[in-house]
Amino acid sequence: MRGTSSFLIVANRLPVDRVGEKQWRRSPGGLVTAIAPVMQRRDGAWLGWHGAAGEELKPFDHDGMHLIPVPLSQLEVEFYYEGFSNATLWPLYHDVVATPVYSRVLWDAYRAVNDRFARAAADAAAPGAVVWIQDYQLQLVPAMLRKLRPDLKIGFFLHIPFPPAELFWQLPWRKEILEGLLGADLVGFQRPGGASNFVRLARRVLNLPASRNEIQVDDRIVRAEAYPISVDFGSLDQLVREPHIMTRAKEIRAELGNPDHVLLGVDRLDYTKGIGQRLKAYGELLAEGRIEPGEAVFVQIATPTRERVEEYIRLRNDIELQVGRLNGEYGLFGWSPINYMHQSYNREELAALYCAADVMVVTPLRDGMNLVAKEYVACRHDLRGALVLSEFAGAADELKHAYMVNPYDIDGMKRAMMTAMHEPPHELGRRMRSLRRRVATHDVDRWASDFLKDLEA
Ligand code: ADQ
Repeated sequence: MRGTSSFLIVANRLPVDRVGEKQWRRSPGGLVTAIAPVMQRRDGAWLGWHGAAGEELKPFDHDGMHLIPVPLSQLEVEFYYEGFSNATLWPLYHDVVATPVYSRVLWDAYRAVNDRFARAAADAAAPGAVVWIQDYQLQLVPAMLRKLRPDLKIGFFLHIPFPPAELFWQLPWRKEILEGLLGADLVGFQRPGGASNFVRLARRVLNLPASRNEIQVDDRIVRAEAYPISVDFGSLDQLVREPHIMTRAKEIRAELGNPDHVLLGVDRLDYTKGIGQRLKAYGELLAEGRIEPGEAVFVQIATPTRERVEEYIRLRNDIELQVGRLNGEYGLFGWSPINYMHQSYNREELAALYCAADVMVVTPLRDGMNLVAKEYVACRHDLRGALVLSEFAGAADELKHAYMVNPYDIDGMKRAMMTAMHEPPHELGRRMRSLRRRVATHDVDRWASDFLKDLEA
């Protein structure tokens, strides 16, 4: 039997979170915002896990979207999600900044869950439907789905970096992952480098004929291209023009004691984000007296994430120790140099925080894109504010007028923070204007429509 959805999104998670027993709320995040309008126009459906282990749910509608839950057992959450996805693939694809775990048990769970997603997609898709599979948790789905449903148009987008051949080579299942991805008609990456790593690996591991961005698989051509993801510039720009956001931004500064400089970091508490490195740089500026007592506050928002994975437990301990030490050593009664929050915030509070910050510090050791950097830019219509940005974030390809840093170079980061803190307003304005031009013309709508146009061409 064939399904009825002519447009299908397949992602690890459904775009909703549970509130209370039976209610759902659209989850925050760019992907939903970008895709919801397309879903509504095209009689679309979204297939993914609903977030509760061991529970089976029937398909349901929410917010104009048809949602198809895929169940996961407690053990699958542990092995497929926390295990193979987040303890194997995540570190391997981020320059092995943590050591990947290679385990056959985890791999078996990954394969089994991918197979379940593929079967569910095959059941839901109408004849000739467009299916768009998202991210590293589901890299085997394209080939599994093609086998079941050769009539479909299959696209895949990887939100995280695709590693260079020298690193990917470590993966005991490198052949299977490449073959899985090659089931798609179009494989999208954040950066051109990811696309070329992939093409090179298809050539070397699988001996497939390939040109710059096309790979021949049997009688099909698979294309690999870069589509840098972005934010909903228009709605953020509009939001921060509302008076209550500005009022809240002023309030936040006052609550921080109205220091001369507010620096801000907003990240999931992940070892790829370079949080420890940036705090080390800031701590040295305090130690050397280049930032004086009371002069600045560094607000670090560290969103809880993957809290049962061992590396993340260790990281949280390390960061909290570092924050405690710096505050203990350099703080005064009524002033802490670091304001650390391990919490989630809603969109409005985040927007107000962006508006309150003089310097946004985004220093990942490796990052597919980094939406925080683009959100900050979208929120600064006042043309104030400086963005310190790692060269290793995908966003660095586009946000060339940021203060670029190598997060491994602590002295370089100290210099960039000091420059950003003391830059005259006309220079800040010049840089911010150019950053905003880029994000305004390359927003998340454009990302989705460019990908889908190419997939359907
Ligand atoms: P992430 O690694 O999660 O995304 P990022 O791109 O910065 O990183 O997106 C984080 C999102 O979460 C932002 O929209 C941000 O506003 C929000 N957020 C962060 N902290 C929050 C908090 N405390 N409360 C509420 N919201 C918070 C992965 C890849 C990235 C890639 C994206 C999209 O790792 O490289 O840019 O997917 O493709």
